Amino acid sequence: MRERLARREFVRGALCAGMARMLPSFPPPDTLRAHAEARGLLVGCAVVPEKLRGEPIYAETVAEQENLLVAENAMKWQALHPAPHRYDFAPADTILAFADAHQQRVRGHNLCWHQALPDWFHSMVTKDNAKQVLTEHICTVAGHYAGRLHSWDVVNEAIEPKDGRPDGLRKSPWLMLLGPEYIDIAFRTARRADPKALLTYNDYGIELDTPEQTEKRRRVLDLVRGMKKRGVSIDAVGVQSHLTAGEQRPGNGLRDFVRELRKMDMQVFITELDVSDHKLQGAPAERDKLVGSLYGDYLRMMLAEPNVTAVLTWGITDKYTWLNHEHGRSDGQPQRPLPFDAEYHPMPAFYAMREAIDARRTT
Ligand code: 9MR
Repeated sequence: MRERLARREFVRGALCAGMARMLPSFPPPDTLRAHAEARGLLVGCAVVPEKLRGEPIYAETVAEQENLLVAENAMKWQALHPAPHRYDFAPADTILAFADAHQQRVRGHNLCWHQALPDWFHSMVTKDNAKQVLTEHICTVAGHYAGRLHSWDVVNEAIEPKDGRPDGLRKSPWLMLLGPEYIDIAFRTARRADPKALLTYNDYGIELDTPEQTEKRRRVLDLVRGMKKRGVSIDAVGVQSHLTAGEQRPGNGLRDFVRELRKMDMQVFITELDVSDHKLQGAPAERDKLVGSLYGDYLRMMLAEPNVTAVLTWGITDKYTWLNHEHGRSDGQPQRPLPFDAEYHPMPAFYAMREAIDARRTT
């Protein structure tokens, strides 16, 4: 035990100094990262730059466990583009610096979304200048990180059949300003600004076999097919995977969707995995088991598909999950949706992830 603690102190010192690559055995063999690297997989999580800088155990866990990072909020419009002619890259750049020091890749999230738009957006952007505002933002931001990112979520959550349009597109500000063409504009601009990043369409609510989610998957496939036909380059679909324990589980519909994408040469990334326990009763340990079993079943199914090449959870520790703010439990107890609990102990979800990664075929 003392040895383990001494090693942790050593690792922590080295990680703070950004010397991970000089450690004798890094990543430690029992981590998600080591298991994923043995199978050529990317495993990661959403991160918060202030925590990487200010909370050593957070930084240490992220460095040891992950080889792919994504900014939970720091690369959204609101964060990067606080005034029409001002960009603030400093917090997001912290993530890149951390990743470089620990030999990790970074995903960009996101270049075009209906949420997290800065206040000035609504008063300044009109049908006349929207195309220029969108392309300038994408050129500046994707240009700033060009050549350094694994992938970009170019367009996020553009489909919403419930909005009732015949094309299934969400009535987002971008659609209202530019019409459906905004999606092609965003992807074409991103490709010009960063020819290396894998360009991704990212969405939620496409995991289950319910009629609504089946319809949404069909719309995603139509979107990708249409883009390919128009010569707009797109490399991947992000399946967000905000799942809920105690309700219907993802099944054949999603598996067939991933296979359909493979036929179109598309990769699939699990981009925002977490499992809400708000529908579960009982003691935390019982709930954790059910959450872990959903992690295991889901990842075993998805990682059996060779074009699923990356898995990211939406956060690493229950201490900082968005679910407590937006989908709190009715009994007031904190949610436990992530691989590490609020004290950074590995959860059943952690072991389920590791086993599912191990089950991935390497050929
Ligand atoms: O977790 C994020 C939360 O902190 C933000 O307040 C919110 C709005 O920007 O976005 C959350 O992340 C979302 C992600 O960007 C897109 N998919 C759904 C995620 C959870 O709402």
